[in-house]
Amino acid sequence: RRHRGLVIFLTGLSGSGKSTISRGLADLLREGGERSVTLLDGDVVRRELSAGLGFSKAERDANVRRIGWVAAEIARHRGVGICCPIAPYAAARATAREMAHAAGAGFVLVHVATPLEVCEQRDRKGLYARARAGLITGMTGVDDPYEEPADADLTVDTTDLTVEEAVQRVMDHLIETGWV
Ligand code: GGZ
Repeated sequence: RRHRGLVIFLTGLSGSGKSTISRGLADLLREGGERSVTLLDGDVVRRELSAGLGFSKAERDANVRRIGWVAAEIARHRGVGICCPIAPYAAARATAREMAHAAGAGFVLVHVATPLEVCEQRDRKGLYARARAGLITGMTGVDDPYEEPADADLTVDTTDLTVEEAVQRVMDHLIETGWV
């Protein structure tokens, strides 16, 4: 396992902490230095890889499929691909897992299960407030679905965790399962 590529896929609501954990995890894995680590940052993906895509089911599925494919290619060449889309649909997440396995790589699904109320309290971008006010529609968790993963390899709720603690939970899992 230590010598195989790996996709680490974090899924969860907007504001759940996926991006923050992903950045911390990428830093920590780079310190180890065994594999090259590529972070598919959500904002960058939406600007570059998925430019022009919106938030309909078809567009979210296309976005998640692109991310999953790129992450699998990274892992095919023995790198670590970290991605953190909301990925609200189970089937699209399953496809990402299949693509990683088809590339001979591992796949770890981390459900960042911070409850909606907590994400909504944080509301860094004011999106939840705008969705509640009816100014935007199709906001995940408000008026758009999030299918809870039944196949998560690890679940992390950041309500009462620091960023460091949340990152360490993921690291501990990777160590326990022999990936790191
Ligand atoms: C959910 C939305 C929406 C809607 C814009 N629903 O907290 P953020 O701002 O930075 O992260 C969210 C991001 C979600 O993009 P993803 O590519 O991760 O979504 S998916 O996997 O479903 O394709 C949020 C912002 O985009 N955003 N509109 N309607 N989040």
